[in-house]
Amino acid sequence: MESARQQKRPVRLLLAPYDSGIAETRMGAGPLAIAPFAERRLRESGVAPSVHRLDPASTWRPEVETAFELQRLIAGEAHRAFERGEFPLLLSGNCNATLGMLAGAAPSGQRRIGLIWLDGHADFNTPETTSTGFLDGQGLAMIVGRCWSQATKRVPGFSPLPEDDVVLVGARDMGALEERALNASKIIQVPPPSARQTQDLAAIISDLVQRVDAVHLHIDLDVHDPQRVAPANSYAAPDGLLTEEVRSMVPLIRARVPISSATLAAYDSEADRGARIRTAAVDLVAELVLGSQPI
Ligand SMILES: [Mn+2]
Repeated sequence: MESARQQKRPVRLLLAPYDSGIAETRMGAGPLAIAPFAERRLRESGVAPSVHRLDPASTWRPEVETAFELQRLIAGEAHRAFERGEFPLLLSGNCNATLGMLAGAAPSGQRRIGLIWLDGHADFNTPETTSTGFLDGQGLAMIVGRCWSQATKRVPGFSPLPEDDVVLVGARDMGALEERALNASKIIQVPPPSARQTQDLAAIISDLVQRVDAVHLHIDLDVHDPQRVAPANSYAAPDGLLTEEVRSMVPLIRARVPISSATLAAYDSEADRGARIRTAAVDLVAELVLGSQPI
């Protein structure tokens, strides 16, 4: 037991407590609500994470620039964590922050990092398909290079991911134009009915590992079912996954490909019920960290 503990990689917990440019409000408060409980759980298991909060330095920014400044900060921090041999784990208000984690993971381009993106939504809008202007509905589209390409070019180490290196799990709520774009893309889709069949996901990961050396695991907590678990945020859509279904994906993935970093995002405690989603998040952190293997 003790020797197993000693093999654990140190953990770098990064906090990006922003939602749509605003600090500590709505989903922006999520990282600060989860972090103390996650830290305590890890400490109880003999792992003391180092915690680092990220805040933009610029005093005035155009509305969406906060997201890109955070991506740049996250890329730098994730890169430093990898260099020190730490496991970088991001708690973020918004999903698009994962772009920074991917940028920090492969600055030299030597390792090919795939992306497994668990989310109730596809986050595949672009400025041309969104009807609300919500930047965080565009995170996955940014990551594969479909929009905001000049802004993401400024994120150190970032290059768009090939679409077939991306697996979208649990998405069930998207706009018509967004869905059309997604279906025309090469992104591998695992909708909820399929996500509940472990053999489906296992086969997809086994295929993905032919193309990538490791994966970043992104978990928008609204992949969970709002009725049978609880709403993770005000966007949570029905027909989601159970906590056990989500958590069991971690060892299923890890048995086939190293998980080199992870994000938990989009937690709004005001939507949660009985802290169920917060508890699920802490359980996921424990599963990710205590089971993580050096790569
Ligand atoms: Mn999302």
